Amino acid sequence: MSVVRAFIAVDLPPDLQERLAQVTSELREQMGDVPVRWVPAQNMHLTLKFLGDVSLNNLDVLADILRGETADREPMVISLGGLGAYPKTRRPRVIWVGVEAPAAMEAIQRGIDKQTGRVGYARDRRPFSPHITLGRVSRNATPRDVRIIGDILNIKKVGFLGVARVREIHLYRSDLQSGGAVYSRLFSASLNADK
Ligand code: 2AM
Repeated sequence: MSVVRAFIAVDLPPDLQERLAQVTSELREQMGDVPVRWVPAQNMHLTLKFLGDVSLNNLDVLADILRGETADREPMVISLGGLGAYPKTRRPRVIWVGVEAPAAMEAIQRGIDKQTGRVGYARDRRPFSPHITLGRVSRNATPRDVRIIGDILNIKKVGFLGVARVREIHLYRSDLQSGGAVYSRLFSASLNADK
């Protein structure tokens, strides 16, 4: 049975990706040679649901779920700004820029989580916390690396970066290649502009 690694996400417009890439390049310069896998601008997106391994036979079911969760909802606007880390700045694993999303986005995320849960994909254990991942700190980071990263995250100010109009939600496949992850769209569902 063929499987692909897949996730559901919202795209960002190129101008916002560029601004995020600018923040990343400042962080890289300020943090120096710390082991962080920085996300290239073209891979930056807002993840709604990570599915993991998906059987190709299940793609139709997932497309139906996406269609169902978007059909009755209108396009919306999300807003990007602020900098932080999960689980916390002093123990950074994921370095992120924050996302402010309307309640409707959370409702879509919850709906997708519930419906994909019904067909066997693991439910999200944590509440939805919308963010754009800029980088992932390697498990090999030393206490000194971690201190440097935490210090910079605590001092650096990232204000409002811009807004993105969300008209579609995409099912992506992720292929891990030697140069990093390559994402390709498998299916897109449009929010309902006539609502
Ligand atoms: P994140 O960057 O928003 O944290 C594609 O790989 C997306 O799926 C990533 O952007 C990441 O979301 C999410 N992801 C990857 N691996 C994951 C995992 N093991 N658990 C949860 N989410 C994961």
